Amino acid sequence: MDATHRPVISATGLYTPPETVTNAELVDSFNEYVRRHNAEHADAIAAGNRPALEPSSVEFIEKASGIKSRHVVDKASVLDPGTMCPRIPERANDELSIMAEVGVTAARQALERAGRAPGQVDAVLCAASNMQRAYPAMAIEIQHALGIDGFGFDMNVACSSATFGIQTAADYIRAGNARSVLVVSPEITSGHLNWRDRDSHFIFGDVATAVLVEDAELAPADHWDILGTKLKTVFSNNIRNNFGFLNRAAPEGAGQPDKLFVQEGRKVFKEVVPMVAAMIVEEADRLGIDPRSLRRLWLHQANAGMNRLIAQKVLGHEASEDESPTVLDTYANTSSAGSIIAFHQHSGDLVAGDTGIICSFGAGYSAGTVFVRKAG
Ligand code: CO8
Repeated sequence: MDATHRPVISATGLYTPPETVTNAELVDSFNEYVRRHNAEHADAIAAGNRPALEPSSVEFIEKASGIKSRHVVDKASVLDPGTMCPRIPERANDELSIMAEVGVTAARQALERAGRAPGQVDAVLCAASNMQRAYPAMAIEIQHALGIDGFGFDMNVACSSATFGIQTAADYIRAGNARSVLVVSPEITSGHLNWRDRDSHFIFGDVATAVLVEDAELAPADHWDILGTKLKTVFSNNIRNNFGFLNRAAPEGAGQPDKLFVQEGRKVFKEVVPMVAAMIVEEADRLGIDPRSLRRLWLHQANAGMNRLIAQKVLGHEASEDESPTVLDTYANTSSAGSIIAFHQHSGDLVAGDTGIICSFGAGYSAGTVFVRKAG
């Protein structure tokens, strides 16, 4: 690494939609949908020509995932048993899109916290699981709204979009191609969650995060040194979403469940936990860090059980909430934003010299680690 271009995290920002949906509200809506569906198809179900849908349960959701509630951009529509999908009216081309809008709010907070004027930023990466449209890029829209002179582009690595974005930004800084880069992750996951699927209807929530990655020379004193970043992808069909621009070329598949989020959750759990734990330990070793000495793990927020196991393998003991903080209980899985929310909300108490790790994992499979140390 060129010693004159050392990437650091200067600040983060968070936008949380005001509306929340509790498990009880979600299950009431889902079970009403099931009741209506089974009543409508009662004859076929009685004749054995169609299986009855099974109800969901608050107890199952909390025990299997650790999720208690989630934020969404449109509560009324996702809970309406006749709709079960957010309703976000189209906007005119001269209005901010919703992804850009929530992203700009998070980005402004990161800029304010760093004391950075938009004119000093060189690039915007919009790193998220789903993009609202093909072009112009959401990143360019955010860049335009903030008044940033430079470049921007969208990137999608599902749940690992933000960590892949941080490494990309860090590489621009190491190479001297930029001094200040915003990595913005607007995750409107409610738009691609199948709210009628019992196995996954409780999993996701909406949010937006922003991370300002900068050259240490430009950064405020109160920053986080990036000690090292590592990315990994391994093909898996266990988390899929077949939505795409060629769907209209195959009209027979229109509206099918595979055009939304689908997963084999148990297989994901079993395969991803050892992969991620090994990746963290190997990368710590490469950086000369004892993983058991990590002050805090800001892990991807998909499942409380996964995080418990990963943290235990890394630290060598059952992690406390202080060592591995949870935000999925109130945010659910917010895809790439999860580990960044955890870092944003649970890093202010750490002191100079404390070392931690931001870690993502999810569809692809994809995983990313960012080792950071509090400067000062
Ligand atoms: N209510 C009651 N019972 C239920 C429900 C429900 N809602 N759902 C399932 N059950 C039942 C099942 O029928 C099953 O019953 P039986 O034993 O009789 O067959 C039983 O409960 C157990 O089911 P599972 O084995 O499926 O349950 P698990 O204990 O494995 O828990 C989880 C399911 C919570 C899904 C868990 O496996 C998990 O969290 N896995 C990891 C998931 C994960 O990390 N995924 C990452 C994907 S996210 C990502 O990459 C982002 C992509 C972008 C997304 C953005 C768009 C939305």
